[in-house]
Amino acid sequence: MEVRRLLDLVCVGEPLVQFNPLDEGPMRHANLFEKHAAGAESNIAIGVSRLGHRAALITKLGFDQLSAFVLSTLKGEGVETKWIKRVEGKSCGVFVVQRNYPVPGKSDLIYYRNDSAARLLSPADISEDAIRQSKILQLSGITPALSDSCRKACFRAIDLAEKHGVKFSFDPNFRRRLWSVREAGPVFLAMAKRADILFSSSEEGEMILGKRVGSERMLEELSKLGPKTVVLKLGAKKGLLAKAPQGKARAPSHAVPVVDVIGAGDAAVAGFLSALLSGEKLARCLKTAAACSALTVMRRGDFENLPTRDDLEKFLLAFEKGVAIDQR
Ligand code: KDG
Repeated sequence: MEVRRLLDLVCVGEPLVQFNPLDEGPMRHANLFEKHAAGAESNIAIGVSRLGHRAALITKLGFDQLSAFVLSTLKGEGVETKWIKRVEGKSCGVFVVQRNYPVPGKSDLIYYRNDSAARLLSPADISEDAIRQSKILQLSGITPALSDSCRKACFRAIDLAEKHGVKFSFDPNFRRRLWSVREAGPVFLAMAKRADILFSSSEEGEMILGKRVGSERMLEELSKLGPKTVVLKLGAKKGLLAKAPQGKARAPSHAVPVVDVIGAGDAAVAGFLSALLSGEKLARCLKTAAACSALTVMRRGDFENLPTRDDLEKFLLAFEKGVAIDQR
């Protein structure tokens, strides 16, 4: 019997508030900050929703002002929030961005999230109903780093996805400030083995495989672990490379003026998954992913530049016709 899926994507993870300074350089010298709703899974849910699909986020928030801000942003972007639980006395986690310093082109994330409501997420918070209704479950490797109960919640979500025939999509999103390579590697491997769709950078691929290999070989070895679709995010120079049952594809990154690279990976995941949900071929999924990433890095904030379908078409057309200026 065909299962009726009311949702396209369900994400589990911690939304955060990002404070992004107007100035670049050491954070202690920044005086003016912009406030943005952020967090990897929240970014992905919003990105998929903007592209016309039904997305939900499972998480925990407090009753503080920042939690209210995140919640209203998610609602305003059309993300289903009914599975978000509120916790008295806890708040929304925060991070501050230190852009382009000390390494140009790299942003540093400074976290204030130890006491967040989302850190209390546990298996009991993973609604079976939400997962059963969805086509894809999206997890990042950030959530299992947050607490023991968060890690268990992730594996509960994977168990439920498997039980209900929901595809599991995994992006390790390694965050050095949360845990070490040695701690994260085995968890990433356990999650990658159960994934249907795996996103990975070269570094994360090495952590999963436990060895350094070239990108073509990495693609092969990661897919041998289990995921039918593997997408390698190889950065601004090399772009995206993917393998799926239908074959392989590659997409270059777009040459755009870069303001802040944070959120580029989530944008790629959102773009790829929404094209996949629309039944597009692998090459078009990668193209959409690359376009979403390019748009995101052009401003501060992780999700604000994520495109609607209309914006996406305009962007792709401009690059295809060579109208857009090459910024490299
Ligand atoms: O991918 C962007 C995210 O990393 C950012 O929004 C913060 O979710 C975040 C995290 O935990 O690092």
